[in-house]
Formats: sequence, C-alpha cells, structure tokens
Amino acid sequence: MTTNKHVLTWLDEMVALLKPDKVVWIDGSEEQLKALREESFKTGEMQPLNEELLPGCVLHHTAVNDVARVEGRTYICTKKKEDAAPINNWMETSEMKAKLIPMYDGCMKGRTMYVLPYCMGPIGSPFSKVGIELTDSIYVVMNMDIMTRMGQQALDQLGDSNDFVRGLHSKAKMEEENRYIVQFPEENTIWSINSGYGGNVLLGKKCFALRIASYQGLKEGWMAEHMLILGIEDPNGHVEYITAAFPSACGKTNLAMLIPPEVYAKQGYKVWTVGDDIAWMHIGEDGRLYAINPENGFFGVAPGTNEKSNPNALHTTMKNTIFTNVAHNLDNNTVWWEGLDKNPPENAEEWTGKKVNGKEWVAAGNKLAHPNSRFTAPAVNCPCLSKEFNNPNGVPVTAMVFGGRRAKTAPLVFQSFSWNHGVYVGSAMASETTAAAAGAVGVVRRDPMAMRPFTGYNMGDYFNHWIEMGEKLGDKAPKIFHVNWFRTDDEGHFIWPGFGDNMRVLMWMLKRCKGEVDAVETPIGYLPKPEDIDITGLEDVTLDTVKGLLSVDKDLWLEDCNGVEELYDQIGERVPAELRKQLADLRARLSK
Ligand code: GTP
Ligand code: SPV
Ligand code: MN
Repeated sequence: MTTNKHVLTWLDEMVALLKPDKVVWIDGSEEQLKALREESFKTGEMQPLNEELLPGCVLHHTAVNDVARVEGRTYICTKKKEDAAPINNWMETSEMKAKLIPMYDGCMKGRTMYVLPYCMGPIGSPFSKVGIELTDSIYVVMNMDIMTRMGQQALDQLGDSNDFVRGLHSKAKMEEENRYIVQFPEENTIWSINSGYGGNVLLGKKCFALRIASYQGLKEGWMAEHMLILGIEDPNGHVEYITAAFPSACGKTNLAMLIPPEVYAKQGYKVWTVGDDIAWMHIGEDGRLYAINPENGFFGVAPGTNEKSNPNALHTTMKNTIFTNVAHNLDNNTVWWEGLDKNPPENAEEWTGKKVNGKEWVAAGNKLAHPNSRFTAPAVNCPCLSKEFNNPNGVPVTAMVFGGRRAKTAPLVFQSFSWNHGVYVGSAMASETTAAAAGAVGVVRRDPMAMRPFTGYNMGDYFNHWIEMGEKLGDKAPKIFHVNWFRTDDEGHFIWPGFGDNMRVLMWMLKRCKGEVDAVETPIGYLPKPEDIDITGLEDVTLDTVKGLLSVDKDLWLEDCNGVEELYDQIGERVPAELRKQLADLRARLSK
C-alpha cells in the first residue's frame, strides 16, 4: 500500500519485536471491514445489534478493570525531566523503553497485527497529520474507522514524508498492573499496552491529537486543545464559531450539539457542530485563529443522553455505531443506559454481561450501564453537522470558553478582561472529577484548560505558549469566557437548566464580542447584567435565579486563589511571570 521507506523500516522493526503470526494492512475498504466485523462476531469480541432498529450497530464489553483512561499509568517520556514534569508522570525515554520492550517482545505470537494508517483532520488539509497504529485488536480497527480518516487515503496524504506518528498498541495479556499508556513526543511515538479501552487504545485521539499534537503545536506555532467547536448561525445566515474546553464528561458533546431554545429557533437561529472533543487551531492568513476538528466521529458519553437532553447525539448513534459498556436489552437486542428513558429493560444484561432483571437491578440502586459507557458514532450521522466540517482551512474562532463542574465558586458566566487574563482563567480551571478517568469521582481538582491529563510537555511552557499565541493574534484574538452549568442549590440540585438552554449564555457572549451589550465590571471579570441573559420561556428560572447564578463570593474566590498558587508552585519556575502577576492582581481586586 505504500513505498514510504520510513514506514516500511519502522514496520520491519516492530514486526521483529512483536512477532505476529500475520500482518494485515488496513486499506479502509468496505469489504475488508465487513470481514473483520464478521470475525469479531465469531469470537464474541462484538455482538451485532437489532438490524432494523439499530442498523450496522454493535455492542462491545471491555474487561471490568478496563473501563476508563488510566491517568496514573499514562506517561510522557522525554530525555530531560523538566520538559514534561511535574504535572505529568514522567520517565526518561530509554528507561521506559527498557521496561516495555520485554513486555512487547513476542506479545503478538499467535495473533494478527493490523497496520492501520489514519489521518487526523480532513484529507488534503495542510493542518492534518498522519499516524499509523499497529494493533492486535479488531475493536480498535473498527473504532478508528469511525473516529479517523483511515486506510489508503491516509497513506496518500503522507506520501514519502517521515512526519507520521508511530503508534504501537497491544492488548498483550491485559494485565492491569502492567498497563501503560506512553507518549514519546520527541520521537512522534506512542506505546500502549495491556488495555482495550477507548482513550487508552484509540491512539489517534487523546494520545496523538492532544498529547503528541500539543507538543507539535508548541514547536510549530499552533494549538491542540481539549475543545469542542460549534457554529451559531443567525437569521441572516451568518455563522460565528465558538470553541470550549470543559474537562472530561463535563458537557462538550452536549454543548456542541445543542438544540436552540424556542425563543431563538423561531427567529431562525441554528447551531452547527464542527467538533465535540478536540480542536487544532492555527493562525490564518487574515491573522485570525482557525480551528479544525482532527476527528471524524464522536466517542461520546452514553449515560444522560436522551431525546430531551441531546436528541442530535441520540440520532447520531442510531446507525453504524459501536456501543461500549452499555446495557443490552435482550428483548429486542438493543441498548440501554441510565438517563435514556425511565424504562430499564427487564430482560437485560448489565454492562459486564451479567444477566439481570433490569428494573429490579436499577431499583436496588445499581447501574445497568457503566457511568463511562460510550458510543462511537460517525460524524456524518449527526443531524447538525456543520457544512464546514471538512473545510481544510477550518473555521474562524470568535470566542473561547473555559468551564468545569463547580458547585459554588464559579458564576454562570464571566468574560476575561484581556487575552492574558483569559489565559489565567484557563490555567485556574478546576472541576469535580468524573468517571471518564479511573479513580475517585466528585473530587475538586485543578484542571488547567481541561488539559491536565493531555498536555504532552511542561505545563508552565504550555501556559507560556498560550501567552505567545495571544501576542501573535493581537487584537484579532478570540475573546475568552468562563462558564459553569453546574452550580447547585442547598439540596444539591443543579440550578441552571443547562443543555439547550446554555445557548442563552452563548448569545450573551456573541453580543459581547460584537460590542452590542454592556457588562458589569467585577474583581473576577465582566459579568452580565442579569436581565441580559434571555430567560424567555424558562419555567423554573426567574431574574432572581439568574442574579443568584451570577453572584460571586469573594471569600470563596480568595480561597480558590490559594489553590491556583499551589498549582503554580507545583509546576514551578516555568510558570510565566505574567500569570503570577494575573494572580496577584486578582487577589488585590478581591481584597479591595
Ligand atoms: P468527554 O467525551 O469525556 O470529553 O466528555 P464531554 O465533555 O463531551 O461531556 P458530555 O457532553 O458527554 O457530558 C457528560 C455528562 O454531563 C453527561 O452525563 C451529561 O448529561 C452531563 N451534562 C452535559 N451538559 C450538561 C448541562 O448543561 N447541565 C447538566 N446539569 N449536565 C450536563
Ligand atoms: C475523555 O476522557 O476526555 C474522552 C474519552 O473524551 S477518552 O477517549 O477515553 O479519553
Ligand atoms: Mn474528552
């Protein structure tokens, strides 16, 4: 399929190490994929679902100890410690290789190795990049087919170039204690072993498109961010684009696919999805920032997705979709998850594959689907997919948004005073942890720019890269905002309705960007006047509710500043002086 000698030389080395029985190149053809699906049904790796209700859809269960990203076992390996540490797990490159090579040695004996070329970003885009993943998993091949532009087209995009990411994945013996997800950014290389779960093994996604790409962006002057990309079309057909970084399982897919509330829909506003998880952003010829989505599908959280919260996502999953760790409805061979509807199937298999009476199981407080169960769905299925999805130049970004799950501190929305203040706001992000990563859920941790688990180099250098991008963009830089959909009342209920109604907040942002609305200057940034958030048609939200959502508790904020300082101290001397100054200025404003 290729004469690229860089590819072929590397492949020879890897075959010698892994010793597979058979090597199969994935060309991306329908025929080949069909044969692989059939094989996966035979081995039980995948189960076919109801062809009438869910055409082309399949179900997969992972091992019970392998259901989320494993941040504690994810490493950035560089020659020098200070280039990756201290937020990342670090190990020196050759030391890590010495540790992993014996595990890889012969691990594909008796197995087939798939050689999987893929392109991140639209074919033909100057901003796209190619990777090749070697894997012994059909699940990986089928997922990568949905999530990337896979096969011959990717090799054609690469040509004779040596600029491709070398990805190595083996399920090996699936030993939890020997699970490693390792990035070598200085060598464009990813090694993943002993896992079969999404973010650990679909190497084009977090490993390449964020960890490796963030490092490439540093070297080449662009940005790889954990951000959705959406467009808001006004009644005249003019579209403005917004990107937003929220930590894992904090609402990117939902915001990216939102349905406008009645008050906007009837005026003719529309929302278009460009991406739901990752944005690669370059400065365009006109000096503005342009974003492409490197992915070709959605690897979305299933629980909570329903006809009301996110109908676009639900419809996207109705055909040619892979479901991972959801519940199996055995009556009609379909799928179910918490929050899909109020009728858990009685005749069910819960996510581990165990047969249960679903109604009784759920009534007893158990979950039928794993909280991090996912769908892998093709972007083309999405009813609100942007016409610009394949635009090789991307879309111009008007506003950038940071946000997380904060029960109290952060107000519904505020705007930063400047780009550098916005970088501070991103660096100071904090959120309650979710099921997307192994470990405790609901603990507040600092998650700068939602990139804590995904930055492929020193976090201080990363902050500095943001500041330098702002210098290059000058007055063409997007405006930066912060949101919080997750404030709770005294009983722990979310106060803001969220989901589609989040558009009300986005509309305020766009007005700010166009200079069409005033704001209140506060110590933390510009806040809306409560009456400027349009609550027409909302039943449970009054002007007083909005006032409450916009209130800022100075003592909580001063306490939060201590948390930011701790983070900066942990990162150490590479934290830009500008951000230390932003922190000092914020404290001074809060103490006045
Ligand atoms: P990753 O794919 O892990 O990066 O997650 P994501 O950021 O795309 O998160 P997603 O949109 O899948 O949302 C995760 C969870 O948050 C789901 O259970 C949603 O139902 C819930 N959620 C999303 N948006 C809102 C919102 O506006 N309000 C509330 N209360 N919950 C929300
Ligand atoms: C996330 O955890 O942010 C995800 C899912 O988008 S995974 O691909 O597993 O990283
Ligand atoms: Mn994500």
